[in-house]
Order: sequence, then structure tokens, then C-alpha cells
Amino acid sequence: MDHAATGEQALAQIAAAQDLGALETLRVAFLGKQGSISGLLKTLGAMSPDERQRIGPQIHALRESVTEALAARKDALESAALALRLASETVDLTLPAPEAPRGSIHPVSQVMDELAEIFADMGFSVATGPEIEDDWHNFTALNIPESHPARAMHDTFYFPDKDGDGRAMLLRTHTSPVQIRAMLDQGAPIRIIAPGRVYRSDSDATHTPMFHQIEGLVIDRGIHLGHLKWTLETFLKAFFERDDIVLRLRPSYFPFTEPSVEVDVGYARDNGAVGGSGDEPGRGWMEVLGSGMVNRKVIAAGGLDPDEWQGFAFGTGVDRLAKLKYGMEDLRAFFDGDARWNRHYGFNPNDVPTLSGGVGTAA
Ligand code: 2NM
Repeated sequence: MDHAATGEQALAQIAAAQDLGALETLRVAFLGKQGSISGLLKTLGAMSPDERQRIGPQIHALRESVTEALAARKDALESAALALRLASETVDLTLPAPEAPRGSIHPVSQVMDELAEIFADMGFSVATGPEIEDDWHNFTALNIPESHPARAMHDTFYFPDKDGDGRAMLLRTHTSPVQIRAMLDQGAPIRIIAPGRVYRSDSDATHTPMFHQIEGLVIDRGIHLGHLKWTLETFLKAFFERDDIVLRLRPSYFPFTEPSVEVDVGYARDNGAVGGSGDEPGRGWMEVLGSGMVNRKVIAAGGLDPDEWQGFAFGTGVDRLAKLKYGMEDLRAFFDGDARWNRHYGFNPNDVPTLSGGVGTAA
């Protein structure tokens, strides 16, 4: 057997291996358990001492040279791969900086983020629910009877078919069904805000068929109007970023609250500032929120005992809040997707609202 010839052939094959996979196949073929050189080593045991002394060193030398050749080829292949990668991943530091991102945050998204931040600080979490609802969650559970005008076809977008339980399906007209679902799913106590899209068949300068609402719900033992007033005052001061906010609470009516309270904020026209008493010239009251103590029937529909649990709720339009705070003219332009409007009123994506940094810092 000519081990020198075997060696030459092996070294040639190793030198010709084009990738690490081919090289590994060769290593196994030569040095693996069933490998040819491993086979040669096994023949040493059956040799006479003379033979072993003559042939043993040849086989060991063969193994040595093949091992070295494999390592050298592996090195070479790896360096070549690295060189290729470095060549393709060059960065030319003399080029100008890449352009900054051009997108901006829509004022509605910005205000929603501000609201979530403000209410999180008061211990509220954010709850969401389906935009396609049934009339039980959207109306019945909220003490809105069949005959109520809000149920009329011209306000509500209905689907043509009923669901499996025979309930009429619709696009939710407010986010209140989220609160009903929260009561049924979580039980009490509850502190949530429910922001999201709602739909009503209505369109003019101050109404769009889709708009954004935020509602809040607090349920606990012994909740009363004082908690409601403090919460809304604290929220409005944080949102408008001033301490001189004056609230006016007016008695009102909603089917889901009793008593119901409409909340106005005082404003001054001359300097555009919000605040002050609305009864002087140039000043007025601006309606910003609807609210009230949750009706006993609604608490019961939420699966809770109204003798044990009380609560307050409130609701307002996010788009309207954005308009008030950032001064847009026409609500319809909010959803036109006009890039010029978006650029003008949009917010810097890096300017995330935080309580510590100020929730309303304009871009
Ligand atoms: C408003 C005004 C007053 C309200 C009530 C509820 C619920 F589900 F807890 F009964 N959610 N939201 C509510 C109360 C909403 O919006 C103008």
C-alpha cells in the first residue's frame, strides 16, 4: 500500500474543497470513525513489531498532514468569506447623513397618547373592544330602550343580518360597550379608559361618520360625584397644561347615568387662553365632557350588585379635544389624508407625550 500516494491525493482533494460543507465531508471521509485513515490506524494492531515500526510512522505522518491541511483550508475558506462580507458591508463615512424619517404622528394619535399618559398616572388602564358590536352591548345594557332616538336608523350603521343569538349587529356608536364588557369580564373594582373609533351616520364641519371617543369608568364602593369632579378637573388641568382651569358642572341627561352632568371649561377669546370665569366679556363656557354617576340598571347589566358597587363615567370626543387644543378649523380634514395637512398638524415621532416631559409639547 502506497501511503505517500494516498496522502497526495487527500491533500489535493482538500485544497480543491470550495466550501466548509465539502471540507467537512472530506474530514469525515478521512478521519471520521469509518474514515480511510482511521481504517489504516486500525491495521497497526495486527502487524508484527517490525512492520509496525516501519509503517506506523508513515500512517501517523499521513494523519498529521491531512489534519493540518484540513485546518489550513478551513482557515482559508473562512477568511475568504469574511473578506467578501467586509467588501459588501462597507460604509462610506464621507456621504451626507441619511434623511430623517418623514412620517409624523396624527394629532388624534398624539392626543390619545396624551390621554393614556394622564389617566395612567391616576391609576386607569386602557381597555379596548370590538368596533362591530351587537345592539345589546351598544344599547340595551346601557339603558337605551328600543324607542330611544339614538337607535334610529339615521344615527346607527346597522349590518343587514343578525348574529347567531338573534341580536342586531352594528358599528358601535360609542365606546360604552367596552365598559359593559369590562364589568362582565373583570368584575369590580374598575378604573379604565376606553379610547377608540366610533361610527354615526352624520357629516358636516363638526361631525364625521367615523370619529374617536374616549370614555372612562370608575367602579368601587362609595364612589360619589366628588370623585367625578376631582378626576375630571385633574384630567383637564393636565391636558390643557394649566392650573387655572375653571369647570362648570351642569345637570343633564344620559340614559346610562343618573344623575348626569355636562362639564364646561371656561375660556377667554382675546388671547385664546382657556380659563377664567366665563361670564365676563370675551369669555365663555365651552362644553368638553359628558359624565355622571353610572345608572343602577347599567351596573346590574354589567353583572354587578348596584347596592354594593357605585361608579362614575364620562365621555368626550378625542378629535374635538385635539381641535380645541391644537386649533384646527374643520373636523373633516382630520381624515382626508392630505399629506400637507398631516405635515402641518402632525407631531414629531420622537416627541412622545410623557407626564414628566409635558404631555402637550408641540412639534
Ligand atoms: C358619556 C357621558 C356620560 C358613559 C357611561 C358608561 C358606562 F358604560 F359606564 F355606563 N360609559 N360611558 C358615559 C356617561 C359617556 O359620554 C358623553
